Amino acid sequence: MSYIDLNYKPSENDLICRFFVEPEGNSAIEKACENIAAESSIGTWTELSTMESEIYERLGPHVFEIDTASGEVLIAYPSDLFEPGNIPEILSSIAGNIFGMKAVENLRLLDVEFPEKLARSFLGPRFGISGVREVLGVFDRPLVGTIIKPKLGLNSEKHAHVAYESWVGGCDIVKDDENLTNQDFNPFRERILKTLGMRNKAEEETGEKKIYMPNISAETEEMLERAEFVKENGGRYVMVDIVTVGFSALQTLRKENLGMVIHAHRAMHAAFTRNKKHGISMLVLAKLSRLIGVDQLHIGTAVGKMEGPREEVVEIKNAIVGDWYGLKNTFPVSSGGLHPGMIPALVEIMGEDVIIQAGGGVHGHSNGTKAGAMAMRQALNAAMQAIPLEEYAEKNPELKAALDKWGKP
Ligand code: CAP
Ligand code: MG
Repeated sequence: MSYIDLNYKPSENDLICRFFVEPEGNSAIEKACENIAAESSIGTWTELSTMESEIYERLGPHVFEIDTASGEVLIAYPSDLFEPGNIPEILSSIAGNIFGMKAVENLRLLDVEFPEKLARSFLGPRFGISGVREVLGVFDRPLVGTIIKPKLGLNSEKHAHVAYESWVGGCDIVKDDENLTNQDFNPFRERILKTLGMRNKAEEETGEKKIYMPNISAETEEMLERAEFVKENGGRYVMVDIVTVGFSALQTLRKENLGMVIHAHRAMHAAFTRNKKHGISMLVLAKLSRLIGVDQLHIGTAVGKMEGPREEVVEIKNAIVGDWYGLKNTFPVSSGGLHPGMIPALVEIMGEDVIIQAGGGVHGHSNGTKAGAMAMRQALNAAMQAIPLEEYAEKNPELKAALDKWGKP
C-alpha cells in the first residue's frame, strides 16, 4: 500500500501539509515520504495484517508532490483523520512521531492549509485587530508598548511605578515579562491591584486609554483563577506564554471566553521554529494560535535582536491578518531588541496594524523610563509623518537622546 500518488488532486476537505524532508543517509526521499505519510496518519513501519483496504481508502493520506531538489513535499490528509476543535490531536498526527523517525535525517513542517470545516471548528480570536483598537480607542497608528524591565526582581510597588512612568510617557500598553508570574518578590495578585491602580491614574492624567497585560501563565486552573482576578479588578487583557502553557490550556482559556483580550507570547518557540531543516515553522505556530483564538501574537521584528528574516515576518503577518474563513484576525506584535531608532524601518515593514514593544529600548533610555516612552512615541509620530528621525529629534530631546545612545539601524 503506497501513499505516493503524484496525480492526486487534493479535495477542498483535505488538510494539506508542506514539509521539508531530508531522508536518512542515502535512502530515497520517496521512502521517507512513505514513512512520514504512514506514521502521521493510519500506518506504522511495516505492513499490517489488521489494515483494511476500506480504512486505507477512507483515511489514507496522499503524497502528491515531491520536489527532490528542494526537499519540499506536499501531503494531503482526509479531514476525517482529525478531531474538530482538538489542536493536540491534530499535532499528534502531523507534528508528532514523524520528527523522531530514523527514516528522516531532518524534517520540518513548513505550512499547513486547513480545510474550512476543520478551521471553523475552532473559536478564533474574540477581539481581533478592530476589537483591540476599539478597546484602546486608537485607530490610525501602530500601538506602542513596553515590557517592564528588569525582567524579574522589582517588587509590586516598583513594578507598578515603572508601569505608570511608561504610560504617562506615552506607551499605550505595558506588559509583564514572559517569566514574571507569581514569585515571592512580586506576588501576582498584589501586582495586579497596584498596577491597575496606576493604570487608572495614568488614564486620568493622560486622557488616553491604557492597557496592562498581566502574565497569567500557570497550571490551567490557576491560570483561569488569575484571569478571573484580573477581570474582577478591572483588567481588560491577559498575557499568556502559549508554548510553555500548552495548546490545550490555551484552548481552555479561550473557551472560558472571559471577555478579555488574549496576548500571546511565544517564549520557547525557537526550540522548534528556528532550525530551518528540522521542527515546525513559526508560520504554523501562528496559524494554530489564530485558530485557537489569540488576539495578539509576537511574530518577530526582522530588525531587532531575535532571528527571523523580513520575508518570514511578513509572511506570518499576512497569515494572521488576512481573510481566513471569516475568522477574526490576530494583531501582529513586534518586540525584541527594539528602540526608537528602529521604528521607521519597522513601520515600513509591518504597516500600521502592528503593536511595537520595547523593553530595553524604553527602560534603557539615558533619562529613564518616562523619557524612553516619550522617545518611542516621538519616533512613531515622525514615522507616521514620514519625517526623518534626526530632523524630528531637533525639537524632541527625548528622541535625540535615544538616537545618541542607540542610533538608527
Ligand atoms: C523583549 C522581550 C520579549 C521578546 C520576545 C524579551 O525585551 O521582553 O520577551 O520580544 O521575543 O524578554 O526579550 P527587549 P519575540 O525589548 O528588552 O528586547 O517577540 O521575538 O517572541
Ligand atoms: Mg520578554
